[in-house]
Formats: sequence, C-alpha cells, structure tokens
Amino acid sequence: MRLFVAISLPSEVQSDIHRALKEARQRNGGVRWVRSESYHVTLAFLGEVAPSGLAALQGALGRVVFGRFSARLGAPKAVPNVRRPQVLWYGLEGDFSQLHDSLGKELGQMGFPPDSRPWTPHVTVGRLRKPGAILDWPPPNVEAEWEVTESVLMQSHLRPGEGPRYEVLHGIPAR
Ligand code: 2AM
Repeated sequence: MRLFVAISLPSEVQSDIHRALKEARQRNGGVRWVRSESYHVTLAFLGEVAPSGLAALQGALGRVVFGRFSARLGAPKAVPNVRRPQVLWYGLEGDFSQLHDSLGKELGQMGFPPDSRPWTPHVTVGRLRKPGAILDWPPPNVEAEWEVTESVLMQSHLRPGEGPRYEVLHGIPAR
C-alpha cells in the first residue's frame, strides 16, 4: 500500500485555493492540476508498505507527540522557478517543527529514511510533466489561517488516467 503522512486542509481552504487558481487552471491545460478535495500538506512520504506492517506503523504514529498549532497559507510558488516549473504550490507558515521532528523520529525508528532535502511545508496544486512556461502565475494570495489539531496517515490509490484518490487510514491527534 502506498502511504504518506499529511495534514488535511479545512474544506473552505481547499475551496478558496481552488477559486484563486481559476484563471491559471483555464490557461494551462498542460498542467496536471490537483483536485481541490485532494489538497493536503505532505509531512512524510512512506512509499510502498506491506499491509502486514500497518499495525506496527500505526503504533509508531501513536507515539508522535505535538501540540496544536496555527497554520497560515503563504505565497504561491513555482518550483524550482517560474521559467521552467515542475511543481506549483502554496507555501505555509506556522510552527510545524514539533510535529515534523517527532514524526521523523518515530518513522526513523521504524526504518524509514529521513528526508533527503530540507522539508518546506507546502500544498501542491499542480505538476508539470514537461517543465514549461506557465501563464497567469502567480495566482492571487489566499488568506487562510486554521488550527492544526491532527495529522493523518493516508493511503494513495493510484488510478490510471485519473488523479490519485487519498483515503485517511488513521488520525494522529495533537496532545
Ligand atoms: P507533495 O505533492 O506535497 O510534494 C502523496 O503522493 C504525496 O506524497 C504527494 O502529494 C507528494 O507530496 C508526496 N510524494 C509523492 N511521491 C513522492 C516521492 N517519490 N518522494 C517524496 N514525496 C512524494
């Protein structure tokens, strides 16, 4: 099973982002735009995990400790740059460090390797198969701030010809 740990976005934040991207979506048909109900913040990508390992993984996630914190949507960004972007995202501001560090520690003890690059909190909204110029970018900023009270273990169901469908398997509450 293809798994990752994420923070879900409130549905009104998902709608606000989707609305802000209207022009960009219309003018950039070559971009694989993420469906609004799938917008999320990835904390750790686990990749393929055997179903037999799920119980131990859920046990480890139960040991993740973090206090609730406030997250705010930041600026839209084309990565690595606006001339030849590969990924389009909105940045995020907030104190994600306790959650990210505790999660990294528990996953490390389970044998999952740490991030190879520094982690930047973001919400991916589009991906480009072939890096190319993007029109109507940047889109408007979106004013959104919310309280992060849990993170979630997600399963990604890949569907040929369609975007993936994400299923929440397990909640990791703040405490
Ligand atoms: P991102 O879009 O926030 O970068 C679920 O597939 C999520 O895991 C994706 O939204 C992506 O997060 C991240 N992801 C997918 N494949 C990945 C990979 N090979 N390495 C790291 N992160 C990956």
